[in-house]
Amino acid sequence: MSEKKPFYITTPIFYPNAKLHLGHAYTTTLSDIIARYHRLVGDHVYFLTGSDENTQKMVDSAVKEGKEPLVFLDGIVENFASLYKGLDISYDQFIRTTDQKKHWPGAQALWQKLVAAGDIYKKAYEGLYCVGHEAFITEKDLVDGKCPDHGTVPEFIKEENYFFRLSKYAPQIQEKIETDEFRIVPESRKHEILSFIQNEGLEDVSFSRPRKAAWPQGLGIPVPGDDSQVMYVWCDALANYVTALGYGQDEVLYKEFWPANVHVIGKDILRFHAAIWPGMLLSAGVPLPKSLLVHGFITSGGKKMSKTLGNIIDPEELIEEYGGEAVRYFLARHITPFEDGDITRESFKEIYNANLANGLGNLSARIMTLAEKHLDVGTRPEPAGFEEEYTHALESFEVHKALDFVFTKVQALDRTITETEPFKLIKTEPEQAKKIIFDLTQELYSIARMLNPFMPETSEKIKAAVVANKKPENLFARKD
Ligand code: ME8
Repeated sequence: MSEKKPFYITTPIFYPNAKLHLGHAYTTTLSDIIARYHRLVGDHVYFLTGSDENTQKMVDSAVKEGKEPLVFLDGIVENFASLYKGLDISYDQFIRTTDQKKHWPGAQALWQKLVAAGDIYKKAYEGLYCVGHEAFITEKDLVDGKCPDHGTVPEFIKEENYFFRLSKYAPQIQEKIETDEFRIVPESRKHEILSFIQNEGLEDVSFSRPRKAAWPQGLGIPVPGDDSQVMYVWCDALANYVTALGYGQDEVLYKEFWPANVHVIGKDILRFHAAIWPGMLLSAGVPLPKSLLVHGFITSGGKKMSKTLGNIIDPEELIEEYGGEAVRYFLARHITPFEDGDITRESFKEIYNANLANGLGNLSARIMTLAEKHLDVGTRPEPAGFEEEYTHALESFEVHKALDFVFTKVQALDRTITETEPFKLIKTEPEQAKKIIFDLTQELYSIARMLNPFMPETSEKIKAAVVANKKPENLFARKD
């Protein structure tokens, strides 16, 4: 066990039925910033991400492309990896739920705990199943007979399934959320789930499906003791947060890192994470995660990104043109995590030019050109702690506020240069001018340190330039 404070952070495991878009990139980047911040302040961080593979919609997509599902999956997972490389995502593990060595036995061990608690029972069931949601939906959710989110007609399903006794845990879940023992951030999402539990209650959930003969061998985790059934995909998927740590098997990581400090998710999957997941954990006698960070949705031009509207922004295209660091910057500063946020190619370009190319990039070049010319040696500033405003923002997941704080410093330095004109002063008062330039380099170094979680490469380049007393290489050179 490490002496450092453990910090376990997770992203949702995304469905690999299509390429990831900017919304997925947002969740992962936000998580990465929080992970990097905790490493920076000395915590022992474990950062988990992955893919949710045992799903009908994945099989449907594979069939559409005429590929074997498992071959199709490998291709998509490669796309996840290349996007994460482009965004410099510092994950420690990528879990795939088709992993039969670690994930399956772990999920089965968890299932058996629910059985032992008397919380799994068999029931004949009929209902409407939306493949897009991977969940049952009710008649009253439909618009013109279709699921309003996916525009598809749900399947009518009549079968015998295993159910999970979620209703039993409603009072306990409610209490843990109310008291912040299981903290839901922001408050508005906490109220949303609490009023859902109060008004509608929590019903038992269908937790298995009959194995489909057509599915490729292996798809879906067999229900322990009943091979004719596979686990419901959300039961399987949620388990990833503990199976990745070796739950039920080799528990070294599990012992150090569970309970998770934070699961980062989008608002669409709040109920699964704030009701079903804590219910499963309570039933299994496993501690609940400490917090759930629920962010809003990214829209483009005020509208949900969609193929038909033609407003999908492919994160890889942005990375190709502007670099991963600029994309990270935009997502961190110009999207507020607790609300929906908008991006268009135009707004991205404008902000890139104003704040990065002409802002931070220009400032670093100006200061270091002066330093290179007038100071004898570079300096290695003593690492100091971080200012309260910065740490507070990051501890409370308000990453945009932390970056606002850093950029206020960027502007302040720009002003200092304009007001003191060290490039002129050097001719009349060289010592005073050198002192000003020296102080500017120290401030720049401190800005670079604070940029580490947001733009790790830019942060390193600026720090190295200050230490070497040299103008940094072109920081924000856009490829047209
Ligand atoms: O729900 N803006 O996977 P998924 C911001 N496999 N974030 C967005 C977004 C948008 N427009 N669109 C998607 C699943 N997201 C399950 C998760 S976890 C045990 C299982 C992000 O591929 C956001 O994080 O549909 C959202 O919650 C997630 O992608 C949904 O990903």
